[in-house]
Amino acid sequence: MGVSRRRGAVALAVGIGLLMTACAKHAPQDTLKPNGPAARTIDHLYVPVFWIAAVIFVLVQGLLLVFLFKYRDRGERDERPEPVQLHGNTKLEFGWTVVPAVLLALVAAATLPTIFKLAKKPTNPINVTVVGHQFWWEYRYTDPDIGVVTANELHMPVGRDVYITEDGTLRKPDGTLDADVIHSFWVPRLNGKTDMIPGRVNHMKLKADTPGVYLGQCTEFCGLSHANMRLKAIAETPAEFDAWVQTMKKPAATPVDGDPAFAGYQLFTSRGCAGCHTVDGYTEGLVGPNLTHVYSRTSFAGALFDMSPANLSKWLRNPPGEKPGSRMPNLNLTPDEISKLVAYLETLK
Ligand code: HEC
Ligand SMILES: [Cu+2]
Repeated sequence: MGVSRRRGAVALAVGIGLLMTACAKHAPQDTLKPNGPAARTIDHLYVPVFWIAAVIFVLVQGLLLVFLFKYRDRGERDERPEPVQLHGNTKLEFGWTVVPAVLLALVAAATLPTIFKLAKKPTNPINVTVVGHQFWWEYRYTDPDIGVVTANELHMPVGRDVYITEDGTLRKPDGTLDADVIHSFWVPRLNGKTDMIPGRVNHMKLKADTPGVYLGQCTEFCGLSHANMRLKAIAETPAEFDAWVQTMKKPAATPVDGDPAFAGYQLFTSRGCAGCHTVDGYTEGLVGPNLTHVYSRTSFAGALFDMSPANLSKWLRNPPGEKPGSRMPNLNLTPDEISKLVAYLETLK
């Protein structure tokens, strides 16, 4: 090996090492750090299967290297007799058929109960229907005592199951499907991923052990901003969750003439926002996220931007410029219109 090649190898090893320590330190979407029963169930299957596979890998690759070296072609100098041929050795052939079969049977025996455990419907859950849109998530809390519609940030009380229905069969009043293309819903520290398929219904459970914000994202390529289709699962104490539900059930703020937000409130219908967005009791658009309490969220547009007047202004100036492929068009708003609209959005808490 030349000096430069050796240096290259060392640099690569150091690079991989650094990358691995970086991952170990802060990875908010680390599947290997489960923080809920479903993710833990998966982890309890993954870890033993990983080690079985690792032992086999080392064994097989190790033997391969040994034999490659031991029986390498030594050219003319080689005076060894031809090695004993194994073809037709019943004991060996039996062995390497039965051992993998037994190992696979063991893995299957561990996998099957895991599948059933994950698929079991929880008792007394909070029911949330999730619809995947390019490029944001819609959550509909369908229990009659909650009945809230929101986007991108899924609130859940710790210690209680959320039973998610990924309903790709829902239709808008005009008959078209709510769902557009295939997405996949994934909060790595709480559960595996489940595809959302237009025309089909899938289910999954989420439950968090401790309060916190669990990041997730879409994991099925769905278009230009697939990588920008993020989400937050916000696990809070039951009291905090109830308070959130109460906030969400409050009617939308309705500015009256003379309020600073009144001009923006009027622009909301005159500049076309109303055609795509619902603000309960005011507008009924069904294309974009429900904005009734948009400013109570910590982020927006697929949890891509932190919620702030500055970020909302940037967004309104040119949505597809901020988030490629976004279904919210550039409405060519003037800076004055933008500041008025943002002033109104800020009241929607
Ligand atoms: C043609 C339909 C359409 C129109 C018109 C429209 N929007 Fe949107 N809006 C969307 C879609 C779709 C999204 C989701 C974009 C994404 O996350 O990729 C969105 C997202 C948003 C968001 C972020 C919400 C969240 O929680 O993620 C805000 C705020 C917003 N729009 C405000 C407005 C305002 C104000 C207007 C009027 C000036 C407007 N929109 C006009 C479709 C529209
Ligand atoms: Cu996607």
